Amino acid sequence: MNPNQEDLRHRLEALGFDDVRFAAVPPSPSLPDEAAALHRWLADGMQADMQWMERTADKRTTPDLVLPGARSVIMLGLSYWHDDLRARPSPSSPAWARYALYEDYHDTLTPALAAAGRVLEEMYGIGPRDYRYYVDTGPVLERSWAARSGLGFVGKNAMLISRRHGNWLFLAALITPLAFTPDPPLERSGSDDPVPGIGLLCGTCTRCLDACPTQAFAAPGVVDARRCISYQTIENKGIIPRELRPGIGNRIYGCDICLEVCPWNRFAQDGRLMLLSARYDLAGLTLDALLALTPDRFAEVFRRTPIKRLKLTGLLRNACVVAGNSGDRSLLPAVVALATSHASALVRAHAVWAVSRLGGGAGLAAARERETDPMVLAEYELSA
Ligand code: B12
Ligand code: SF4
Ligand code: SF4
Repeated sequence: MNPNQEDLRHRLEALGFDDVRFAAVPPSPSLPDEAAALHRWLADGMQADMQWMERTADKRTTPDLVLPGARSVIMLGLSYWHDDLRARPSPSSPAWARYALYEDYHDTLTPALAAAGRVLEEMYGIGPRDYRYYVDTGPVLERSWAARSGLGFVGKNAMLISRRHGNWLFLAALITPLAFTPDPPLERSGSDDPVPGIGLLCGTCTRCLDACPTQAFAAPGVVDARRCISYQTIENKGIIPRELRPGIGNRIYGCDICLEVCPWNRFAQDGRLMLLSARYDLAGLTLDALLALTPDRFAEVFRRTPIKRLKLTGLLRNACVVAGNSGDRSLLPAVVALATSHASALVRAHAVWAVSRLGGGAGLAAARERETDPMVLAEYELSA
């Protein structure tokens, strides 16, 4: 045992990390089973257009390729549960991914990770170039390392689920050249599986698999990003496939459906670090207000949030899909205005769909005559 390991754990917890666990880096290939699973996922095209996943696949399972001489990965869990934060205050409100109701976690947590690095430097006499830290920002298969370290298990919903926090945990990784005694992975009593399997503590539950409205699970624990609302509303910068739009329902940005139904969330506790950057105002935004956003208002409301990266056109695209699913004809003037006069063809295309779903297609005859963009014209054709 590294003599200072427990001190280090306590000092990292004192920085606000809700759980701190150690995993040892085995000799290369470090995670052969997970690497095989990742390569199968990529070969099946489930990464959609996230080409960066392909480019960095080997690094994700082999810390030595990220930091030569890596001997341990310290996995940090950060709860973003907060009892008072409602991702959907009323059934008719647009629903946001819970993590989006905070300032961007990449920005919020990076200073805490930098402070964690300084603790390593101070305790072990290493320099700032001797370790790496990431929170969704680097080539690390975070859930696999977290499962290795016993931070939790990978559920059938593909999430790393903690016994102490449920699903609502961000994961961060510190890759170090230092040797620590690894924490044991979780075990199912009576099982001697060497690798903690997917759904280890799910039992016979299948709530998440059953609840996914777009059938995005190719298998338990395996998400096909092409069908996942999270991918479609955040990562995809282009057209959202028509067949998926109805399943998106009122999800305006990201999706937590397979997280929300998980019974392990009954253990969720308020996160300490994230609480400081909660944006209570966002969940109260009405669809009307979102459909009427101007560039200035967008910049003002979504400053410092992860939503700013989607840009106004992306958010309006999503708002049109939610409007089309709402059945609320009072939104027709707003979507007609977007369909007829918005500068972005992407927005016009989704607005045409929304108008047609709300039964107002006749109001677009003149706009259709003027339209020249092939993507929008295709929407008119298919919505007729
Ligand atoms: C790409 C990505 C996405 C994609 C693809 C999702 C996916 N399931 O892969 C999209 C855009 C769809 C997405 C959505 C979301 N994401 Co995301 N995403 C990532 C990212 C960048 C890479 C994930 C990845 O490598 N996927 C490839 C697949 C193959 O890997 P995997 O899902 O991790 O599965 C591995 C484990 O299951 C492991 N494994 C575990 N046990 C076992 C056992 C055996 C026997 C084997 C063989 C393998 C195995 O092997 C697999 C890899 O081979 C990570 C950050 C990171 N660097 O890891 C965040 C991350 C996974 N996302 C996160 C979050 C919060 C979300 C959303 C909830 C956001 C939202 N509300 O909209 C959704 C949840 C969707 C879901 N149910 O997974 C968090 C998850 C935190 C947690 N507690 O698990 C992460 C870790 C970011 C972070 N730092 O906090 N995401
Ligand atoms: S995040 Fe939503 S769409 Fe994606 S797998 Fe989970 S329930 Fe399905
Ligand atoms: S909802 Fe049920 S099956 Fe899905 S991850 Fe949670 S416990 Fe496992």
